[in-house]
Amino acid sequence: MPLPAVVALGAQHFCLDQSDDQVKRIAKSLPWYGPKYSPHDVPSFYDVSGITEDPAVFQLVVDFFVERYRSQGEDGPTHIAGFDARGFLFGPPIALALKIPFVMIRKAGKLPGVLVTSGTYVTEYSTDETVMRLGSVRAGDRVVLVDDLIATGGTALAGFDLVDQLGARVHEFAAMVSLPFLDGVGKIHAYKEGKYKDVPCFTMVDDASIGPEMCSDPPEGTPRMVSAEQAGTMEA
Ligand code: HSX
Repeated sequence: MPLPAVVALGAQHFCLDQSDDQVKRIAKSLPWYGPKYSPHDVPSFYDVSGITEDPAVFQLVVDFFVERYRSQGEDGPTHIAGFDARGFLFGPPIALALKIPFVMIRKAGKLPGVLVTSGTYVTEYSTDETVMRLGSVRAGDRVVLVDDLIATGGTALAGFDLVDQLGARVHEFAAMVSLPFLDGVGKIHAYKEGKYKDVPCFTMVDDASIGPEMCSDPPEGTPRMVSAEQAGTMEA
């Protein structure tokens, strides 16, 4: 089956054609949870394990990115870098299929070796710091940054700056889900007087395509945490 078409949402901002049946299938594989049933106080917490737990959808997502970057030939990326932690789900299968290295952008305090730090930055719900190992990418490398979701763009920009500090350049930023009302891509392109304005950002589905019907909160009163013993008596 042909892969879904790419649509331009603005200058250097691309997504999949949201009316394509395969894209609808990806969107409808993504449950979301309200604040009571999510780890953070956000209106909708999108759970990409809906993609990873459906092999056909997971394969479709990976195939799309592999084909996108493979078709770029010698101008394609030299490295895929994933954000801790859910970027680690999508980056490795794409990198392996392309036979290029996968690099970790980790939360501070986890990586060995000499590290370059992003400094602290603000995301949709937290303040973070990420690091990359010195030498993991080098001058002349073209790095695709991969994450599960872009909200405010704070995490993505930390990755842009890390790659830049290491002398490489970002080839593209890629996320499975975007929250357009937070304008993360706009913030990347406006950052530091447009330093990264020419870098493409690819967001696969937007939250409007996922829709309210994908809310997966359980019935009112269901506890958030149950013991293994209780779980045996409950329906998932
Ligand atoms: C979420 O926050 C995702 O996994 C991303 O890593 C990040 C996106 O938020 P933001 O930095 O764009 O606001 O945990």
